[in-house]
Amino acid sequence: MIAVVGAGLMGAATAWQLARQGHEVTLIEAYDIGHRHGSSHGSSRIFRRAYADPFYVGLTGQAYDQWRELEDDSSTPLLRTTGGLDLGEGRDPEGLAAVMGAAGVPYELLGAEAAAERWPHIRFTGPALHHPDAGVIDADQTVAACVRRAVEHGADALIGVRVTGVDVQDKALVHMDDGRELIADTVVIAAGPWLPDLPLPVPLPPLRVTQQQVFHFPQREPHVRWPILVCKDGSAQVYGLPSGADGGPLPAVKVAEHDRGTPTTARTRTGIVDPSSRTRVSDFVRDRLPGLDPDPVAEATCLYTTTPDEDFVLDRHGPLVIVSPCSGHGAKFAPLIGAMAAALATGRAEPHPRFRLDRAG
Ligand code: PYC
Repeated sequence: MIAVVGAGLMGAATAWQLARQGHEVTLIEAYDIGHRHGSSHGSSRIFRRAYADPFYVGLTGQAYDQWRELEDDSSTPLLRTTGGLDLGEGRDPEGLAAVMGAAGVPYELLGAEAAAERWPHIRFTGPALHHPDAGVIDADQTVAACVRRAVEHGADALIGVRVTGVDVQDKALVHMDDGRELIADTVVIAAGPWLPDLPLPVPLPPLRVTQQQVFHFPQREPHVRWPILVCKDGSAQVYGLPSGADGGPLPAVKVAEHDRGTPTTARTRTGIVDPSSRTRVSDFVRDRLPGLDPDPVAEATCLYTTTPDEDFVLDRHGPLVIVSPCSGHGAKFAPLIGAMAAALATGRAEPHPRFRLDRAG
């Protein structure tokens, strides 16, 4: 039996992959499905193929196939293609274009004027990279689809039950806060920002948990189809993507700072939006996204769990598999990470050196 701890994007995807392969699975979640105490809630996440690192460009291709498999299996549309833009000297559109060209990923490099003609609702200050395969993932729907299909494929789900610790010998003994214990051949720990608080006999890399804030801005012209965008001018990186349901009944775009979160822990985070982030993001919208009203209609907080090198963690330690502190860029890989975690849990794969717990850096 394989226990999966945590029904966020990564745990739910792992349970789905294991269950559909015919393994006996128990998924354990401390809160309810779709809760807001971690990193997996909300109606929008970025799917993009534009990475400066060819390793991740390759993974995005594998992830794309897994998204389509999950959509087929669950009969649920989850990834909507919108196209994507990378802007600003910090994103280095020309450098990204070279990496994507070498990987055979379609892209266009546009000068500021050509880009402004095509996307008049965005202000361009230099070249832009456009890639048509980018899009938006509905995180809430993804978690729900994975859990539903995992259960339909035969998994057990223990919801509202908190894992308080795991003892490890040949097998693993999982302790839960309702007093029950579970013996598992393997335990997949997909606890996201709760991982540092979980007493586990595994040396973890230093993990930085931050509270992030996201804001939803109404479109001035509801019919415009917004792409996803990542913009890095100077030191600040801001991203945007169609909001989906979280933006309210009218079309809106979610805009947020990627790299200015507030250090916290999953247990002690306030859940209160940092007003200075709201001001900076509204100023960005006023300056760079004239197609949006700069007064947000909705806002939310979530958590990032970041490793020092921003690579994921996907490794095996005895009967434990530790899955993916995702460093703020993991959602787009969820069904692929589920497949990789399932392969580790069933002994069908070795950990990738970039994702090992004890890697250098
Ligand atoms: O997952 O690609 C991503 C991303 C960019 C900014 C925030 N998340």
